[in-house]
Amino acid sequence: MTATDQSKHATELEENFQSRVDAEQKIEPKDWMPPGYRKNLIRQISQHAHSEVIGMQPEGNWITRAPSLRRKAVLLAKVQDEAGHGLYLYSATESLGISRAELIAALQDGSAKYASIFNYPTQTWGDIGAIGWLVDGAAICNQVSLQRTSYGPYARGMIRICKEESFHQRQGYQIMIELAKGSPAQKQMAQDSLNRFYWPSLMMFGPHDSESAHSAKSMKWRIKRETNDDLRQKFIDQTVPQIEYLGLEHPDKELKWNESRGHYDSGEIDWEEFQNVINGNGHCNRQRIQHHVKAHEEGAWVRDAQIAYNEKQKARQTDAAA
Ligand code: BYC
Repeated sequence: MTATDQSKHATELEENFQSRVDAEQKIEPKDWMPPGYRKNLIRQISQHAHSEVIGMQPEGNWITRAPSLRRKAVLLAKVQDEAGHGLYLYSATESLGISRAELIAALQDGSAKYASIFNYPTQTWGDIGAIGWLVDGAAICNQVSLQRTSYGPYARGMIRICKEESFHQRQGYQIMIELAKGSPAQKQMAQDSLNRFYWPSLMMFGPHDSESAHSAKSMKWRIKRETNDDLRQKFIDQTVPQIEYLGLEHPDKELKWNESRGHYDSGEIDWEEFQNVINGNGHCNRQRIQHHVKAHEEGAWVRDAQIAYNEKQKARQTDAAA
């Protein structure tokens, strides 16, 4: 093929790919895809997987201190669900031709990010309520739209994850209801957790659309189905009546209903704080990664055992065939 023919062929492949995406056909692992699509998906899905796994740490911190046996069992189940979400998402990423070891290395050396929210400490039991309600609530807003993402394995993973997230959100809100309707000290604990987790939850949706490096490409390829700002607005609007029901004060003093937009206008996020946290300088960034490295090293024997078992199986099959 001449250079001209090659470039014509590449354009045809890209056009064909884009028309499949536009026609809402799912892209599957063995299908042709533009290198930029593959790279962007590996980035987003792996960072999503890392978020699920690192997100186990702030909640895991309260399993031994949950206030009742029932709460302990529920929290334990939730944290285990997050591990499962990480596994589906790592598997979806591996279907794009990258190994789990490479993904873990990128998390541990800081070249891959994970959701900023998990770099905030969980100081009280109220924080476990606020995480389930606000953090899982924000995650649902985002992930419901990702159920329609163009990459098949990611979309299918999202459908299952969303079902589990809605249970997570409800368990968090139920903790908040009990605290908010409890003693003055309990109500104060709920308010304090809401105050500390509200703004970081809004940051989960990423920078403003005008500042978002990947949004334009991701929207064109239908990796993302709604923009950062649109999803954030949805979350802001749905949270207002939930805060009212709890009888708590809204942390955003500039929040105001805008009749002509049909949405709430809100105060500005502290973007400097956001940049600090995503660039490794939040309260808990170092602690989270150190803990991950330690747990990963302690689990090396499990991975070694799995490799040894696979080799034995292969040798048995070869012997049987001989
Ligand atoms: N935190 O161009 P942009 C859960 C980065 S876990 C950290 O807008 P994009 C749960 C972004 O990665 C659910 N980094 O990016 C688990 C990019 O950096 P790189 C987590 C952020 O990808 C346990 C740069 O900023 N959900 O529910 O188009 C317990 C520019 O941003 C953040 C997901 O992961 C952030 N908040 O849009 C409880 C959803 N925001 O990669 C609960 C899947 C932005 O160039 N991900 N960055 O170095 C997405 O939907 C999108 O990736 C985002 C960002 C909306 C987050």
